[in-house]
Amino acid sequence: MSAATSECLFCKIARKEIPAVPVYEDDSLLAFKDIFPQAPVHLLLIPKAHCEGLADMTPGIAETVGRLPQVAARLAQEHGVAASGWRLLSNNGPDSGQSVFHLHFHLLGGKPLGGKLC
Ligand code: DGP
Repeated sequence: MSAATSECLFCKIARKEIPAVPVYEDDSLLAFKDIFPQAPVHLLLIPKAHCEGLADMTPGIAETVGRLPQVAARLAQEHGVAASGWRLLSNNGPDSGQSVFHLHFHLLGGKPLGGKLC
C-alpha cells in the first residue's frame, strides 16, 4: 500500500478502519453520509481506489466514476430528493475548497441549494 493510500482518510473509510454511515457499496464504489452535512441530504460518493481528483483517474477509476451518476440518482430517489432536486459536485484542487484529497462527489439535496455549497 502506498503512503498516500495508507494515510488517506477516505481510503481508511473504504477499508472500514474509520467508521462512517454507509448508504451504498459495491466492489469499487462506496457512498456514505457526510460528517458535516451542508443540507438535509448530504452524501459522499467515492471510488474505493485512491486518486486525488478527476485529473488523476486511472482507466479503472474512470470506469467506476462513469457509473457514479446512476448510483447518485438511485440514492437521490431513496433519500426522497429525486423530485425536489439535488446536486452532484466534486471539488478539485485548492481553489475549489477541496479538503480531502481522495476523489469524491457530494450529493446534496433536501432544501433550495442556491449558490455555492461545499
Ligand atoms: P471537500 O471539501 O470537497 O474535500 O469535502 C470533504 C468532505 O468530507 C466534507 O464535506 C466533510 C467530509 N468529511 C471530512 N472528514 C470526514 C469523516 O471523517 N467522515 C465523513 N463521513 N465525512 C468527512
